[in-house]
Amino acid sequence: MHAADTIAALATPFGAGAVALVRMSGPRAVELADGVFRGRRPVAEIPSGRVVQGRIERDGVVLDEVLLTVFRAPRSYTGEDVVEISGHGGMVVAQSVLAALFAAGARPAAPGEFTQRSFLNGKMDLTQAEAVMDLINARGEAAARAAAGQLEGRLGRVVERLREELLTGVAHLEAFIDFPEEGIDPESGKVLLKRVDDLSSAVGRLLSTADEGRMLREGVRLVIHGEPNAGKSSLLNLLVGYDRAMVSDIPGTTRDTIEENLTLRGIPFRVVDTAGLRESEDPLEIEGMRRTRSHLEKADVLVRVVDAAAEQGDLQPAGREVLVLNKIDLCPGRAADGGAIAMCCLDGRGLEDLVEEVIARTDLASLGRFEETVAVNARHQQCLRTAADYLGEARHSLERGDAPELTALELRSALAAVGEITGAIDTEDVLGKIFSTFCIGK
Ligand SMILES: Nc1nc2c(ncn2[C@@H]2O[C@H](COP(=O)(O)OP(=O)(O)OP(=O)(O)O)[C@@H](O)[C@H]2O)c(=O)[nH]1
Ligand SMILES: [Mg+2]
Repeated sequence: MHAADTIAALATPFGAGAVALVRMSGPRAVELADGVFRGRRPVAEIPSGRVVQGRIERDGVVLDEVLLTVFRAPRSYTGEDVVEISGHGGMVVAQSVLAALFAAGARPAAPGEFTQRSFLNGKMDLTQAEAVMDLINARGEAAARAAAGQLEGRLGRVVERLREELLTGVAHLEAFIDFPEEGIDPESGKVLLKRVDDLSSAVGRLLSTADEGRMLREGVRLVIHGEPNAGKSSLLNLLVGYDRAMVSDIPGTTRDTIEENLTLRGIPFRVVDTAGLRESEDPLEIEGMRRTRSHLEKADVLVRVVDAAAEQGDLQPAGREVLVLNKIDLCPGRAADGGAIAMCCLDGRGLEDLVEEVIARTDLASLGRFEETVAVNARHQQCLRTAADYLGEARHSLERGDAPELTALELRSALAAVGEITGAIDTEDVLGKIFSTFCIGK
C-alpha cells in the first residue's frame, strides 16, 4: 500500500442536489467511518459492497440519514479500503458529514488523489487515469465513448505492445554487446533496421491520432468568416440556439471573435464567429481582423458566409471551406450554386444541410466507430515525438555501424519515452502535473 493517510472528499459537485456522495479512502477508512456511523452493526462488520442504512452523528447530534458502502482493499477504486457515504444533497449537510470525518482523523483529498492512488496501487495505468478526467469533461457522446475506451485500457494496450517490441529490439542488440569482438553481422543488421522502421511507423500511427484526440477533447474548431454583414453572427446564433452574438444591419458589428462550445451529432465543436474582413482605419477593427486571421489559420473546418443578395454569379467554395449562400429568402429565384449551401439564418432553412456538410468535413477518421478510437492527448504526443526522435537516432546509429551499445542506448531512451505514456516508467513531475488537473473527489 502506497499512502498511509486516509483521505476524504465530496465526490459529487458542490451545490444542492438529491444526493451527495462523500468518499473516504485509506487504511483507516473503516475505523474512522465507525467513529461517526450508527447503523444496525459496526462498519467493520459490514460485508464489502453491501449498502447499509444508518445515521451520521457527531457529538451525539444526528447530521444526516445516509446509505453507506464499504469496499475493502484491494477490490476498490483506489485499491485501499474505501467507504462511500451517500446522504442528502444539501450543501450544509454534506459538508458537515465531511467535517465529521476530518474531525475523526481523515484529511482532505487533493485533486485527483483517489485516482492517483488507484494508479499507484496498480489498479490502472496513466492513460486510464487520464481517461477518468476525459470522461468527466467529455462534451458529446463521441468524446465520451472514446474516453470510455481509453478508461477500459485500449490505448494502454497499444502502448504496452509498443514497449514490448522495443524491449525485444533492445534485447536483440544487447545480445551483440556480450560478444563485442564479433560486432553486428550484416544479416542481423538488416533485421534490426527493419525492426526499428516498424517501430517508427507504429509510433507515427499513434502520433497521427493526436489531432483526433484534440478535437474530441477540446472540440473541432469551426470558424465562420466572410464579408461584413453577410450574416456570420446570425449563423452562430442559429447554431447555438440563442442570441449569443449581436446582430445588426451595420457592417462591422462584430469586432472581437466570439467562441462558443456546442455539440453536433455527438461531436464537440468550438465555433468561432469572426469580424468581417474589409479595409479599415479603425484600430479596434484592425485588431479584430488580426484575430480573425489567426483563427482562420487554426481552423479545422472553415465556413464562409456569403450574402446572396449582395454577391451575384457562380460562387465556388475555395479550398476545403464550406460555402453558405445566406439570405436566400431575399433571392427566392436563386438556386444554390454548385457546392454552396442555400440558407436563411432568420428561419433556419438549410441548417440541416450545413450540419451534414460540416460533419463530413471534420477529419475525425473514426467517425461513428469511437468504440475503437485510440486518440492520444498532448502529453502522449510529446512522449511519442521523443520516442520517434530516438528511433531516428537508432536508425542512423545502425546505418553507421556504431557499436551495438550505442544503438541500444538510443532504443532504451525511446523505451523510456514510451513508458512514460502509461506510467510504466514514471517521473514524479509527470504524475504531479497529471493529477493536479483533476477535480477533488476523483
Ligand atoms: N433577410 C435575411 N437577413 C439576414 C439573414 N441572416 C442575417 N440577416 C441580417 O443581416 C444583417 C447582418 O447580420 P449579422 O449576423 O450581424 O452579420 P455579420 O456577418 O455577423 O456582420 P459583421 O459582424 O458586421 O461582420 C442583420 O440585419 C441580420 O438580421 C437571412 O438569412 N436573411
Ligand atoms: Mg457579426
